Amino acid sequence: MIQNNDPILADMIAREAKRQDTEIELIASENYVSKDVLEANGSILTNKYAEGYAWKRYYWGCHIIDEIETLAIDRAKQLFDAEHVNVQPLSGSPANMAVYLGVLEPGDKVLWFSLDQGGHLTHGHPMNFSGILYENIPYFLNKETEEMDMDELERIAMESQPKMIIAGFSAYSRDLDWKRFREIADKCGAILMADIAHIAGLIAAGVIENPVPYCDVVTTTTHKTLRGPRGWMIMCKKKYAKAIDRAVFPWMQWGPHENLIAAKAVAFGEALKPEFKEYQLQVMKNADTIATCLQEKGFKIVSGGTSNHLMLVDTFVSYGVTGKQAEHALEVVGLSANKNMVPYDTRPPMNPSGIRIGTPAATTRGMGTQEMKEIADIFSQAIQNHDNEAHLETQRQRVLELCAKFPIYK
Ligand code: DSN
Repeated sequence: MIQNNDPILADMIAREAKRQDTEIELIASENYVSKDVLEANGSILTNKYAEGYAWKRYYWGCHIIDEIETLAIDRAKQLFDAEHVNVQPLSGSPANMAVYLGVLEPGDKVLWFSLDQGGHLTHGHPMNFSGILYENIPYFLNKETEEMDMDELERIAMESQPKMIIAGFSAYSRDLDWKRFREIADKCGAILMADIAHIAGLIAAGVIENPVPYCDVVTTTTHKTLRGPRGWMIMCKKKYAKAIDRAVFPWMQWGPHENLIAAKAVAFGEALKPEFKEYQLQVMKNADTIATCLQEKGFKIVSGGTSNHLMLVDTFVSYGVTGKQAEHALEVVGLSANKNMVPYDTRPPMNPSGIRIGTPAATTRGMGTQEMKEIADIFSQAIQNHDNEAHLETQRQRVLELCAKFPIYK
């Protein structure tokens, strides 16, 4: 239809589809949804206004929408063992903002994992509401191990007495000690919030520990390892349900996007199946394979490896190639990855020392450990020959051959 009625846009979508199909996606936060998720996302549900919550809407004609939203909530509760779920948040910053507005007062103290160490901007950075409206106190990694320093976190928490502690990241490759986070929060009387955007799929599949029982509130994207449509959800203990729901609607958002919520329900249904666990185990195995291969090729991996779906590679300390140079070389060969600061980076954020790599998307294509070894070799060749055009072109051909063997939508 678009092809006939809007060939200009159709051409753009076709070119993007080709780009996705002919590059290997290593951006740790990206993935490919199933055709069922795509179908629900593009469905007629987008036509309906449904302000409010299931069975308590503002508009008429929402009874089927109510069933759909309830299905998404029930599946999410089952996946994460959550007491209360809100599936309406559209994206991360508003979802996290709804939590802050719901459970804090402006000016309250929040303990967050510093952005330059792997934390996320929406937890306390001055560029975002979280850093503008609240007093933020960062915590850091242990400089030697490059892992979370829980004793230091406890010291900072006891000294600063925050109203809330946030556990969450966008560039950290190790497990978090949820029990210890809970103990520290209890000791200083803080609310404990986790942002599990990156690891939600691993948690849903049961391959890493579930923080939901330990936390007061948990937010997550639905589109990263969870492999659903672009969107968020909030889970919380029953005692916070009213405050969180009110903060999402009517404070933050009005008409929920019910096509997205239906697509979330589809993705949660997929995540409840046994094959989802197989997928997540392979995601982790693939990440570990790349990390091990890169270490063998002389690359420094932050914290010495990975326990999840991502890793940080210090290209600058390894081969004197900055994150920006590395990102560009990888783009030329068709490996899509992002430059990233490494812990205690001495380089600036726009040209840092490292590259972040993740395996969720490549694993969805069906790539396994053999392909990861090949990808690690292409990565290594690209970085070490980042200014050699002919060499990069040879690596580009290797990527194209791999992509042809693993089409995204068969
Ligand atoms: N853009 C996401 C990521 O790449 O981790 C976080 O916002």
